[in-house]
Amino acid sequence: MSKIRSARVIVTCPGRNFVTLKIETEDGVTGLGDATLNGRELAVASYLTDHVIPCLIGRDAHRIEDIWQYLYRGAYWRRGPVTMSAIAAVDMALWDIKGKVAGLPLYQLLGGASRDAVMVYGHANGESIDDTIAAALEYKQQGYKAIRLQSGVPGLSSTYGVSKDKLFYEPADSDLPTENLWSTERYMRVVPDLFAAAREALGPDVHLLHDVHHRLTPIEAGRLGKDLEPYRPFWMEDAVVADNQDSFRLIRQHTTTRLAVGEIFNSVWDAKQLIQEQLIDYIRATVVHAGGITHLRRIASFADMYNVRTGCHGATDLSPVTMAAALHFDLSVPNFGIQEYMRHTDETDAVFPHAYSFKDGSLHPGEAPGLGVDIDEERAARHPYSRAYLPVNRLEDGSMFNW
Ligand code: GCO
Ligand code: MG
Repeated sequence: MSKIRSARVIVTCPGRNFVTLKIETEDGVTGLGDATLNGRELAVASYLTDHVIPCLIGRDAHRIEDIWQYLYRGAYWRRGPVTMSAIAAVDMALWDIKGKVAGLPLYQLLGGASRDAVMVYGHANGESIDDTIAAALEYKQQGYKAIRLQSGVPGLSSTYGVSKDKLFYEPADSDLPTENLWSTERYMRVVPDLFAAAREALGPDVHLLHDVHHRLTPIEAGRLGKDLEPYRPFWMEDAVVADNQDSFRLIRQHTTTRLAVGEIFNSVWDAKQLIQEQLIDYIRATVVHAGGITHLRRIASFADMYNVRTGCHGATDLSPVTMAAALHFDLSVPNFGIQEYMRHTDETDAVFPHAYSFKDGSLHPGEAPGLGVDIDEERAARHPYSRAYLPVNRLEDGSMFNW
């Protein structure tokens, strides 16, 4: 028994906003959890401070499953990104504490390492195909075995995934949403050319990935998947919005390109049909937005029964606390596929010193007890919250579309 003495939320903006939960036991052991929900950060901060923390004080920090059930079932209102990110933060912090008390890195508590390290993919992007290929060659040079390719689309002033700073892409770029423009026709012409050029330049061995970012209809996705087949992509991500899980059947009927989806999923219920009917190959749900390590393990076990592998979301809006938690999970889970890795800026890494490290295209969570991440609260306090939104997207005729 180790009672929770206190818990508090730390909001900081070292280049971008992060919401972190810090739990302390009466023995003085602390644990960290990430609760960052891009563009809606303060909603989760309030959910934790005003509604969750009062219920945590005095509970046994070691009863992780019971506390998860208490917060999930006990709230009556289930699921949703705000609730599930808040539960995730508590869950991560409690696993961190358990690891520290045991004196073991978290992956050891999850069954130990199933592999030597975790293959990650980096983001190559550019205004033109040539720029993107040049960026991809740099990643290859740095040892990456898997690279995501996103390129600007001629005629569109901005494109998802393409930023000015090639190493640190940050889509939440304004204190009110910026407006982007979208054309499916223009986009569908560029991507196969990009992949043809990339295979030519990078050779057959590098894994190539692409994120459609929910912008096609199922039949369009079927066509793009088919067009990409000759270049053997690792996956096509978020080809369509997954609100209607049936949509993926139509894509499957038209292409053998592997499909990944789920970075915005919050629970196993968002993916039940997709997994059970084997409509996807990779599930992108991640620790912070899908109820923590406790729930993500459940999703992965279910997925394993249907040959679906994991491919956790790892964009910069997921803090180093989530990255660490994801790496412990990835190292241990039998049906691991790949881990996204968008590097955080030095400013962010200074606020969140961490034990994980990159080598030969892979990350390893390190051997520090628990998650192996800390928060430098003095530094964090120097970077106050600054409102920032993701862009919105419109079609050329002005209609609202998916970003
Ligand atoms: C990815 C994602 C991100 C999201 C971002 C939104 O595959 O990395 O699509 O780039 O857009 O995480 O907050
Ligand atoms: Mg994505």
